[in-house]
Amino acid sequence: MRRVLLLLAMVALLVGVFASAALALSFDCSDSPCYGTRDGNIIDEQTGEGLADHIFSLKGADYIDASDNSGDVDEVFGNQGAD
Ligand SMILES: [Ca+2]
Ligand SMILES: [Ca+2]
Repeated sequence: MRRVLLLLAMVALLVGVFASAALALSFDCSDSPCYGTRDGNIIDEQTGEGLADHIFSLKGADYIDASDNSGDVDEVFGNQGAD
């Protein structure tokens, strides 16, 4: 019985981990301003030289990369979370 409970606890933990990972979006901005979701996101700036990006990642621990293009000035707002 104890092993079954331990197994069920492990399954519940893994489901929680994978469910939260599935909610995280990874995308390139297609316009400016560009918004993330309430969950952790991986956001890249728009493709193209000289495009000023205004990226608002919102809640969650986000990774934002606005260094792909040179010659532009981007603004990045991490909001809440360990960004
Ligand atoms: Ca840019
Ligand atoms: Ca954030």
